[in-house]
Amino acid sequence: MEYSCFRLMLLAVFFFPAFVECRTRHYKFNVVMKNTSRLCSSKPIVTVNGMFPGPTLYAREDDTVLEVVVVLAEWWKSDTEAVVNEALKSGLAPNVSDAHTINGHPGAVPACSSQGGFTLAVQSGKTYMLRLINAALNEELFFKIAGHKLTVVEVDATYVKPFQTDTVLIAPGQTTNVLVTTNKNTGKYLVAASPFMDAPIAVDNITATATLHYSGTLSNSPTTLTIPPPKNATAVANQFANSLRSLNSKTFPAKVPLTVDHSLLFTVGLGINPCPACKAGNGSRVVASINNVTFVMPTTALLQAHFFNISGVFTTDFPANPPQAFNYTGSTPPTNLQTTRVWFMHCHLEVHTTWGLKMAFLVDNGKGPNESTLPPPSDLPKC
Ligand SMILES: *[C@@H]1O[C@H](CO)[C@@H](O)[C@H](O)[C@H]1NC(C)=O
Ligand SMILES: *[C@@H]1O[C@H](CO)[C@@H](O)[C@H](O)[C@H]1NC(C)=O
Ligand SMILES: *[C@@H]1O[C@H](CO)[C@@H](O)[C@H](O)[C@H]1NC(C)=O
Ligand SMILES: *[C@@H]1O[C@H](CO)[C@@H](O)[C@H](O)[C@H]1NC(C)=O
Ligand SMILES: *[C@@H]1O[C@H](CO)[C@@H](O)[C@H](O)[C@H]1NC(C)=O
Ligand SMILES: *[C@@H]1O[C@H](CO)[C@@H](O)[C@H](O)[C@H]1NC(C)=O
Ligand SMILES: *[C@@H]1O[C@H](CO)[C@@H](O)[C@H](O)[C@H]1NC(C)=O
Ligand SMILES: *[C@@H]1O[C@H](CO)[C@@H](O)[C@H](O)[C@H]1NC(C)=O
Ligand SMILES: *[C@@H]1O[C@H](CO)[C@@H](O)[C@H](O)[C@H]1NC(C)=O
Ligand SMILES: [Cu+2]
Repeated sequence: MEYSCFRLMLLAVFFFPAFVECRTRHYKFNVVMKNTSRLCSSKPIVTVNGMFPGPTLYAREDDTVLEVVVVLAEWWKSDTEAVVNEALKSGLAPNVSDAHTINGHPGAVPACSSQGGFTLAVQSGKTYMLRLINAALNEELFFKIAGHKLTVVEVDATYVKPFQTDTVLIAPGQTTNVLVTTNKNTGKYLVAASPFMDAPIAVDNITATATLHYSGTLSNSPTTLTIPPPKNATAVANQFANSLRSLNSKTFPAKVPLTVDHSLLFTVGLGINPCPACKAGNGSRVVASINNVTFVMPTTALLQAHFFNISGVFTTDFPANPPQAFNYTGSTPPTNLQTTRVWFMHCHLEVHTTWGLKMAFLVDNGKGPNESTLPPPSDLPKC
């Protein structure tokens, strides 16, 4: 991956005290490769100060700390580059991951029951905001906490009409903020992240677990368990998705564009291309396309090519419609792009982007400096 080009990085992290005085805290983070053990097996990975997950930042009195961050992800025992390279060579889908993780820890899994999981320490009678981030590459994940309701308040930087649920569904690259009220006196409660997949394709079906630990609870006391939804729980996924409504309050009105400037219709397709070298794929390679165009990874960054007017990197004649008309019953959602950038559209980051299922939206400069791309910084590192 791209990590290798920066070995050492210095970051300053700011906490904003609630009142009056503004204090800046400085931290030094060394980004280094280190052999790390998971699933009873070890491999070198990128770490911060030699730790994975990275060091804990302790807040002090007067610091305003907003949220507990819960990062869901996937873990491969093998070198992930080897997994992708093997797939590119074979023409087949890459191996699915070996486990999911909650803040870097899978918790006990069938193949390796000895390892511990992440512990979220809480006090009784409080309301916590959990910022869930799905940093997995391929899997949409269900997230549950035994014995606790989750109140969803925000999805992907947009406030939603708050609603209660047992189970959150979160896709790769998504963020979701939920409120949890610690309404038990004491105890340990299982936190579970498990995949949602209702098509008959390979999926990492291992549930990651963590523990919600009330203060004052003995560490050897039993954990209240929860059963994650089965991976084909389409009804649970739909129930969650159908509960999402914009907040649409006076302060945060739902301003939906009412006119459509450009009608775009994108169809996603999977296909097979000849690949004489692909032995495992019997001379074929799985490919994917959007409107029958497959994305070929450029060696020059798209935003760079746009900003410096470098030709030959991309063209702007992407078809606004698929080549073949089908009988679509739904209508196209309006597209309203406001910020100058290159936006990367994708679904499953690892499986399908190597097949060319991705797309970049280049948004031109709008009016004035607020709607224009800034030039790259003079010290932009060249990888
Ligand atoms: C990780 O361990 C392997 C085998 O023990 C060793 O060859 C390698 O140098 C280690 N890598 C790092 C970054 O420590
Ligand atoms: C992918 O999975 C297969 C079957 O389990 C295994 O033989 C192969 O070594 C795996 N590849 C990598 C790169 O881990
Ligand atoms: C997970 O998938 C593996 C391989 O497809 C299968 O053998 C196993 O039964 C599945 N486990 C569960 C809990 O679904
Ligand atoms: C989910 O999968 C199980 C086991 O394969 C099956 O028995 C069940 O009918 C499926 N449920 C749905 C809703 O498809
Ligand atoms: C390749 O062909 C062999 C023999 O016909 C078959 O067993 C195997 O499943 C095929 N593999 C794929 C990926 O189609
Ligand atoms: C951008 O490049 C194209 C082709 O190289 C050239 O025709 C055009 O004049 C350039 N535009 C600007 C604004 O430099
Ligand atoms: C899709 O693109 C391929 C390659 O350019 C072309 O051969 C094929 O005819 C196209 N399909 C349609 C439906 O236009
Ligand atoms: C599309 O399909 C619907 C439902 O099957 C049908 O009623 C309609 O006539 C079709 N439209 C066209 C243009 O074929
Ligand atoms: C740019 O944005 C800032 C902050 O939103 C605003 O105060 C300012 O008026 C904007 N300037 C222009 C030229 O639109
Ligand atoms: Cu996908």
